[in-house]
Amino acid sequence: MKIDSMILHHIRMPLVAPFETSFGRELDRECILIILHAEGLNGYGECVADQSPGYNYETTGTAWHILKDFIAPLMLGQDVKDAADFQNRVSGIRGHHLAKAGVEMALWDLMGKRDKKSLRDMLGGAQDKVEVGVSVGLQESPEALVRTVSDYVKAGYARVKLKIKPGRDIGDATAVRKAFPNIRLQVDANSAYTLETAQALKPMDELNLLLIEQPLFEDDIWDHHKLQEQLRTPICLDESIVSPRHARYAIEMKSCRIINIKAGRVAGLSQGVEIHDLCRAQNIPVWCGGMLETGVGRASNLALAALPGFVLPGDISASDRYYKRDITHERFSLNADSTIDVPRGAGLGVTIDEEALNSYTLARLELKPT
Ligand code: OSB
Ligand code: MG
Repeated sequence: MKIDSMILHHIRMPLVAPFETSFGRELDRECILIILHAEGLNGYGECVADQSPGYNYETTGTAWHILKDFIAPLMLGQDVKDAADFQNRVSGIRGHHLAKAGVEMALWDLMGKRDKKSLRDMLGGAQDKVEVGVSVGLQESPEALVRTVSDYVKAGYARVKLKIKPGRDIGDATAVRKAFPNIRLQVDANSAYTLETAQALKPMDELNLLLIEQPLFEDDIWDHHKLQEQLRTPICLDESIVSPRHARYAIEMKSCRIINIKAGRVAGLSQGVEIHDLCRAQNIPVWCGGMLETGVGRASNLALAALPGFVLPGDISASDRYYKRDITHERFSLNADSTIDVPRGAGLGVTIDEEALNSYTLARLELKPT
């Protein structure tokens, strides 16, 4: 499709509740909304880089720079045929996966609108709804955590993920497990441990957890192998899996038994599908991670999670768990069976609430062919 222009919106949205992880506490969430114009259509994509480099080295600032100065010039006025063509064009840009993935998402939205096909169908998904869970940030105390989890369980979430860090791990997880003996429970350390300090996680084996997510360094694969040998609970990698190649390394090295797929982290939906295919062929369960997305990124996550290898519940919660007012008119709600419906409209299947978008916009930039 011939790309006529790219518009960037740097946005900041207040979260309904602060979200605290081992890398920090957030009251607002930032991202960049990317709009591609082609053939009279608007394609929307969400770049999930945040204001600070706590989860990933990219930030809204670095992504803005890479989008404006390196990715846009490779697309503006040019016929970008599909995701593979896009990946080929940006292959000379090292890293910056979150920036690339936001543009690839917008391209899929454009192609779906042109072909009147949903993203789910284009990616090869079949399910009408996907199983989801909720990711619960660090709370003041184990008691406060149990209360927060209780609210989510009452709202219908059948799978809960707890954020942990050294000193706030076994105690928190044990309290929740005691209060909810049957819930599907998992924990996420966001790389807060070393191989030595992770010895403290051994009692997690007694809590019947689905998985322990990314305990060690964000770029580690080998020490996770050593730790997995010492744990019965499956290790799931998030941060460390930045490409299909890294997924293969982790599987070959037996560094994890489960993989969290985030299209952003792996440079695009096409790369997420590749990891899904690889894992499916090797019987490695995958699930869809989340980055506190707006309705745009949430629609994309739901479409990806509809692929058959996504056999564990995703970190894709209802819109009201994140934002009072979203930038999409569509809001996603939780069904009684802890699922969320996959959008079926063309492309992402969402429409933008321009008034909300403008109210959240910190900076806007329109890029045209020179
Ligand atoms: O590690 O999965 C993570 C949010 C921001 C950055 C990293 C992570 C998360 C979450 C929230 O856990 C998942 C969500 O509900 O979007
Ligand atoms: Mg994670």
